[in-house]
Amino acid sequence: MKTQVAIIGAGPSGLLLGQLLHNAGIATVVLERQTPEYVLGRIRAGILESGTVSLLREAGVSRRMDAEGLVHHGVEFLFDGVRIPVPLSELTEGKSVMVYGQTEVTRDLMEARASSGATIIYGVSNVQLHDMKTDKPAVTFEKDGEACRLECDFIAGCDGFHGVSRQAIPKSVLREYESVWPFGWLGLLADTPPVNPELIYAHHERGFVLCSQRSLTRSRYYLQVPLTDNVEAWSDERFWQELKCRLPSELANKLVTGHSLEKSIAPLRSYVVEPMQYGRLFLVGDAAHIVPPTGAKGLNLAASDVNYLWRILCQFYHHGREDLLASYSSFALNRVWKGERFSWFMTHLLHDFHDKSPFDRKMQEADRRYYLGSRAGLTTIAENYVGLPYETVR
Ligand code: RFL
Ligand code: PHB
Repeated sequence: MKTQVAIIGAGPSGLLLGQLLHNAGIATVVLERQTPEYVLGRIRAGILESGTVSLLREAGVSRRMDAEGLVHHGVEFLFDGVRIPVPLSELTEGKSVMVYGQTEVTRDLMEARASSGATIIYGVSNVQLHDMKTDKPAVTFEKDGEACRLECDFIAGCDGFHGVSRQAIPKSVLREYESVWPFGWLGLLADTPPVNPELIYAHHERGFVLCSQRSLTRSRYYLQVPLTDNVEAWSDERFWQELKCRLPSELANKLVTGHSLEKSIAPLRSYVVEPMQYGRLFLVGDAAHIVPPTGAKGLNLAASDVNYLWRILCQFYHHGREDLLASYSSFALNRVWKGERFSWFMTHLLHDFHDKSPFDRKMQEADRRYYLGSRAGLTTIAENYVGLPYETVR
């Protein structure tokens, strides 16, 4: 089998890159380990930056997002019972975010891929990468017990944090930066109306709370929990009780509870690998970096990587710009580190750290008063939340 770009992984990175390249007349084959149902069963991101929204429109997969997604012009913070609105659009010259779940983005991309007729192979195993340092790399894999070989010009490693692409790069070439956070997020999805029209990021002495949503009738809530907790110990009833306890009474009284559609605990991690390329292999999205979800940046950074790689590959195929290939990692990392910084900052600002020294606690409080008490502080939060601009590839 032969193609131009072999894409490993059919998460949002792999599918979006595949769609943009296909539209540009560049041939791709997508290889995915799981079934489509499994991929769609993972409940993850909910917030799209304005740049991600534009990229999905550019890929021609925005019809349902534009019809059903909710444009949010603000978010709220809540500290010690005091609600602080952050008017995103007012502080960022009209920018906003879109509430539209990763599951829906993925579904739209899968449908677009299916109707384009471009190849996508689910249920592959034993994926191995070869000859990345040559201009004829290849991927081998098994499908239904049969050994297959895919020859290509480039490999895009879009296979998430636990994928094989990053592992295929010699350790001596990579620098890894990591920080593991001492708590997790317990998430619950329910068909109940959201407690508030805007998202609420709340700090409470019992731990952080996020009141998010997927639509006007579907809510997504998160509680900070110790890493030692396990999800079986959290009945729906216990979850709702703890959530009410961490919200001020005006919100707790309005909260509509219901049967959970999904409930899971996610550990929080900050991670970046440098460089994000090795010969003709490019790492994209979670394969190269992880952020704690507090800044809503994971999926958006994946889209930002796709934006750069897609443009660079178009320049290569359409205009013979071989020189740009080497610049992918620096374009991507420049924005990745800013996203890491914002996610780290938001995580520090909002969570309860049992092991913080009295001095560090005072610093956390001073940060909150400064950032949420001045227009300059709120503007910094707003411009990062809606998404920093992409650099021009030229
Ligand atoms: P994915 O989504 O992990 O997809 C990788 C795909 O590769 C496949 N794969 C392989 N395929 C073939 N061969 C192999 N050897 C393979 N190994 C793996 C996998 O099966 C999978 O289908 O990575 P991608 O595409 O880079 O996308 C990244 C995003 O999924 C991730 O960053 C976000 O979900 C993070 N995230 C959030 N991001 C946001 O921008 N906004 C949010 O509000 C937000 N909330 C969240 C989040 C992540 C969360 N969790 C559970 C980690 C909330 C949570 C709770
Ligand atoms: C979500 O709705 O899943 C969500 C929203 C905002 C975040 C993280 C997760 O910061």
